[in-house]
Amino acid sequence: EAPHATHRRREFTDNDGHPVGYGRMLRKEDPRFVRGQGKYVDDVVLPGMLHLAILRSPVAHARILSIDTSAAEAHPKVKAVVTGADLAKQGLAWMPTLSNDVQAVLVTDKVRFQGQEVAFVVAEDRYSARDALELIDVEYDVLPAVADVRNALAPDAPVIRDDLDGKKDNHCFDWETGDEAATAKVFDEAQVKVTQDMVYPRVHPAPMETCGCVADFERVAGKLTLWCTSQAPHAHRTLYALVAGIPEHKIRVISPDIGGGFGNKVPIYPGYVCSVVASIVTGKPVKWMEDRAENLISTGFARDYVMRGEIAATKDGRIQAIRTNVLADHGAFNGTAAPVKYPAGFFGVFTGSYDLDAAYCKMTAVYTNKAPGGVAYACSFRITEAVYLVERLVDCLAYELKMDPAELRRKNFIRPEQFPYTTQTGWVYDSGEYERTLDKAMELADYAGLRREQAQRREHGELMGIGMSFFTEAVGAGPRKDMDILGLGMADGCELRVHPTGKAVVRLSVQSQGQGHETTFAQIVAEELGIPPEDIDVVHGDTDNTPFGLGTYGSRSTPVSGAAAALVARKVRDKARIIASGMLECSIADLEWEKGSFHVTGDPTQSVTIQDIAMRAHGAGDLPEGLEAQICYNPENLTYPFGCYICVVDVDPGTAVVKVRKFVAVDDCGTQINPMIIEGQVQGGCAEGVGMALMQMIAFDEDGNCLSASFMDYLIPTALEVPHWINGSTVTPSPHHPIGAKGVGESATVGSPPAVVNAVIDALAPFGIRHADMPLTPSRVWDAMQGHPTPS
Ligand code: MCN
Ligand code: CUN
Repeated sequence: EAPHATHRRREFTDNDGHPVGYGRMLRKEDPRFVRGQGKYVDDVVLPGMLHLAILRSPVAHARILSIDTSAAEAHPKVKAVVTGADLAKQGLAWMPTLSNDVQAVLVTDKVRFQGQEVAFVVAEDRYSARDALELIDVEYDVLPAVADVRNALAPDAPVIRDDLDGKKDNHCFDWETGDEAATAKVFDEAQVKVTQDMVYPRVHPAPMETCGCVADFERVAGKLTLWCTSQAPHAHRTLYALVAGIPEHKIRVISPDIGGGFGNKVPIYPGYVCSVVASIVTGKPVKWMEDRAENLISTGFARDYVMRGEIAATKDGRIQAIRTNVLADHGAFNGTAAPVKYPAGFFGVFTGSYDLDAAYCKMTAVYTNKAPGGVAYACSFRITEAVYLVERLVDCLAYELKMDPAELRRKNFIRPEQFPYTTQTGWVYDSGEYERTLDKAMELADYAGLRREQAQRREHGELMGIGMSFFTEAVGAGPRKDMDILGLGMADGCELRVHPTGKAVVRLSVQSQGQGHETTFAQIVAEELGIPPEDIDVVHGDTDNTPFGLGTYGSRSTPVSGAAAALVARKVRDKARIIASGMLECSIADLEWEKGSFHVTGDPTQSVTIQDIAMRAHGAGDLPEGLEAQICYNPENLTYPFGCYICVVDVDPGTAVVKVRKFVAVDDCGTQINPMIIEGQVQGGCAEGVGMALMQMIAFDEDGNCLSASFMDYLIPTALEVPHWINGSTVTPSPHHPIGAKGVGESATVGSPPAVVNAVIDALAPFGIRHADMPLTPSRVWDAMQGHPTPS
């Protein structure tokens, strides 16, 4: 026995008795959440804190003729009233968006969407601030609004962005990908061609916690501390430094517990900037929290793509090409959150999981009088739209060919030996075994049995539908050579420190909003070092205490920061090996690692645990440093998770109500860190998918009034609308990720909507219907059954 081997390595097991680190470990953060002990932004209360409320435009498009703030200023509890004109004097009336556009912090010239920020009030309490908003008198000269994206480029359409130099129309950008000529050739010669128009309506992430912040500018220190609902605290800090001119080291962004983000908390909203200004002006901490209506009408929307899809195939069902034309509604300001080189996000993966000869997409993006934002709601940067397009098109083709949709997919999959596979639009899929996943889903669902049951039910006039989708996602942005947000390369830092007693702290640049990072990142380090996950503290969401990195969205935490955590742990292990060789008086080459300890090759009794090594690393003597390391991980490629979803619905022939009866989700996200968390992510995303497919839409009337400003109108699925989920998985590791893991956080919102829609359309087959647009509410399904196309 080595002299230092004072305590033997414990065997740590998860709840099912599997060895750590990976496995179904209960979430470390949940004891505080289930006890109501989470600390959210709205829980932050500082001495002397004031409250900010925002006056929003009641109309979608209007010139501001005058603003009278005198009555509000006279309110006894009001400390400040600020308008766009006030901000303009400081050069702060406009801010950059994440897509190199500009957005008004407060309106100076004209209002461009309903709910836009017009002025703000700072008062002693939230009620007074809101009351004082009523005292501000604004004279609007209302202009005609562009509420339907299809009218945005009409010659007589009012020009929304006349703030931009020489802007004479509502055109935002054009984008294309793939080979137009090669695709046209395949289409010209194809035996079968199917064209389908479809709309992916505007939806909203609607997290339980709305957006908000507490800004505290300490005048003497010149330091700004911002508690903020941010999915990307480091990126936000840099942007504040660039916009507000406050030195970056004098800004501390803290994202405490976050009550759901789903992409809603990626952009910087005017409310945050107003709060910072308010704190600077008043010299006091200032809190701003949106209410639900403000959140739904003014913050980051998702989707809003009007798509025409075309698919070319042989008569026996070999898919040859896909072509698509997209009209993208970007709202009044282009606030899309995506790497800057990708104005349409990663929509380029619309070729799906299929081996095609050619593909082409042409997109036109336009401005409308609607809220800005774009790319949110668990979207994997527009892969939601891409997967919906291709998975609906494949079903339309199956309908025309009278083929089983599952077999049509199987026939066209990229085969395992083709990986790494470069798609016709240039994406390099890292790994995949699609057929295995398809088989597993069909087996779990008893697909053959379902088809038999359906045939029987149809004989009795019952409308049962079976829908499948098979998706491939691209998640884990960078690499930084191709991907940046406003010049910030998409890589992630990570720091790991092992304390003398063998406990550890790992510091991340990503930020959990409910995904369980405090658990899974501890598990990653545990797996590499053999320290139990409960002994590893995960620190995130505080720019003063964590390394720089680009934050959590696009399911990038596992692909990028997860890799960083594994590699930083390996770096620590390499240091531990050097120390162990001294302790065991042998050469480094003679040491073998077994999770949690080193032993001399051939003699397991000569061993030291990582805890022994930690104590030694901090002990007396001439060791150069403690047991810690830091790295920055720049991914080599994205990771490409995939999955097969099967949905079974029953449509009531009398009421057209759709009931989701069964839902099978088989996901492949490579190596699984915590299968329980993965299932939770998938189940949550599937519920969101049911919501989008059947219930949700941010709708507008022709004047641009938002018709979905409350949960009475924007429907969130409850336990009543969703089935008992059946989860399965396959494991195809990513070859370039240090632990083979791929992201999964957005897989189900991406994959589930087409499965649900395909199921509903399949149920309506007796009516000869090939497509109807989401959300498939009873009235839309009823219209479809009467042969009326859906209004969208
Ligand atoms: N995981 C795992 N094994 C894998 C992959 C992931 O155990 N092979 C675990 C991860 O360790 C992490 C979780 O699953 O705990 C999600 O990981 P990942 O796929 O890397 O996604 P992110 O952590 O980057 O989360 C972002 C993603 C996005 S972009 C949206 S939008 C979304 C989502 O996560 N928002 C969410 N899931 C959400 N879940 C909750 N509860 N709340 C949100 O706001
Ligand atoms: Cu697109 S929603 Mo998630 O990337 O934060």
